[in-house]
Amino acid sequence: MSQIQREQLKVVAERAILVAVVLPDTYVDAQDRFAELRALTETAGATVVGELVQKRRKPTVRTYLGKGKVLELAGLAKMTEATLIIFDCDLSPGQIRNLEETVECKIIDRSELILDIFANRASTLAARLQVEIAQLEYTYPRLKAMWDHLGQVVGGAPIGIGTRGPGEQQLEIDRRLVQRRRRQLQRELEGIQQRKTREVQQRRLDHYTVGLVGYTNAGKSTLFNQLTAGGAFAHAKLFATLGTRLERCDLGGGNHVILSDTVGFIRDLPHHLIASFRSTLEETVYAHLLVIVQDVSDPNAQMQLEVVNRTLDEIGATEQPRIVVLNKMDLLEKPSDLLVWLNRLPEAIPISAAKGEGIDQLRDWLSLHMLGGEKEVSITIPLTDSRSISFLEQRAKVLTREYGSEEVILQVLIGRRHIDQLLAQGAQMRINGISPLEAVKAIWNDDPEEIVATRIPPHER
Ligand SMILES: Nc1nc2c(ncn2[C@@H]2O[C@H](COP(=O)(O)OP(=O)(O)OP(=O)(O)O)[C@@H](O)[C@H]2O)c(=O)[nH]1
Ligand SMILES: [Mg+2]
Repeated sequence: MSQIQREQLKVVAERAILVAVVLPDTYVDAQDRFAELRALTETAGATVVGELVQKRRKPTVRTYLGKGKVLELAGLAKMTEATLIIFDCDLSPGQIRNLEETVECKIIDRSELILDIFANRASTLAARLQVEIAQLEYTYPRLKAMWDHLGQVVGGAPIGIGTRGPGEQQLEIDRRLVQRRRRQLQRELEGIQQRKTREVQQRRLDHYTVGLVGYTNAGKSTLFNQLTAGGAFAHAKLFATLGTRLERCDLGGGNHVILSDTVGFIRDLPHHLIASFRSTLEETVYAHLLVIVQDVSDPNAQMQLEVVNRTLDEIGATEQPRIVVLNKMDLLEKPSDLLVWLNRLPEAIPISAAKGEGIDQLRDWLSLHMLGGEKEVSITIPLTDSRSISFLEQRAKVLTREYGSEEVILQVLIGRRHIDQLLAQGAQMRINGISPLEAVKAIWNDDPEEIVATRIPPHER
């Protein structure tokens, strides 16, 4: 293969053939094996000109596909004038080399395709750094040579997909350059990340935060726009959102939550990408509540929900409750399909983010969660703490007031969250005659917010 071809490994405007191997434990919908890979390919800007599937018990070491199938692929590539072959799995550097020799066409794998999409979409500095680190980490073991143009990369432009270079001789120099570049990016990113962690934790104390999460294209940004003043980019393409957006979501009665919309998850997300997207996912990890948006009209919905739950576990978002909203219910052909979901997840809320259905119910639900269960208690506050008294008058339902010369006793209907906020602003109060910490434990059977801070892993505090 010529060097010129090798250096133009961009997916955009390519004619692509998609290849999948169905193994016995393959869990993707068999009816349309290529639905997701096709969508990813088109999102990257290429045109699909052919598809090839092989059923095997296990992949071959040399070329992943069997020998005969590799020849069939070479024939198909010639016939369709394909310029790119995309495998729906991860390939080893050796497999890529062997395949390219026989098929005489660029070969990339699923992770490289996803990285390429991320590289093209990254618009914030943090996202660009994160993608570039992930590319260096993923591409690094595949390097032969090609870092002589690293000068261009230093400007911050992400390196192109499949930039596994042509020669062998420069390998050692290249490795050192890559390492140096990676350390430099890592340092920049760490600076951003530390600021971010502080910001997120402060926000968590000041507000109740809700993270929208879900598989890519599930409708997170559409729902975000419904619940807030809007402004998030919602699009039929995969990975329309790569950063995190925050917006206030009013719930009525003077209450609000801070809602975040973030990057979508996908099966087999390159793990370097998860690691380096950590700062983007920070809002999610520390949110008080996670709302999983699931597209129930997708044939692979069940698998997607499993991927989302697993990814949340992987990034350490395990402390908060997760609720599921069953989105795109307007696209379900049979209403009974919804019942199947509700049987399995009785707490889930059916919605259509696009049509605005079920949104009020979701708002009520968020309110309930935010307030953490309203209880009737008596709160005793010194009259000098006027800030706390006016907070209670505005936010809680005050049933009776009993003024003394130095204190007031308010009988109120109040949620746990409001107690947290009062404590965070330094309220001097007793609840039911005892200390607020003991009262929260006794009444809500839970620890107050200050104690939550100790649940954050020590290395991130
Ligand atoms: N019919 C229908 N379409 C919807 C609904 N919600 C979202 N969509 C469409 O689904 C597509 C994806 O929506 P987004 O809101 O961009 O999805 P996302 O989860 O933010 O996607 P990423 O940012 O790419 O992860 C868009 O074309 C939306 O118009 C819905 O309730 N019904
Ligand atoms: Mg989005």
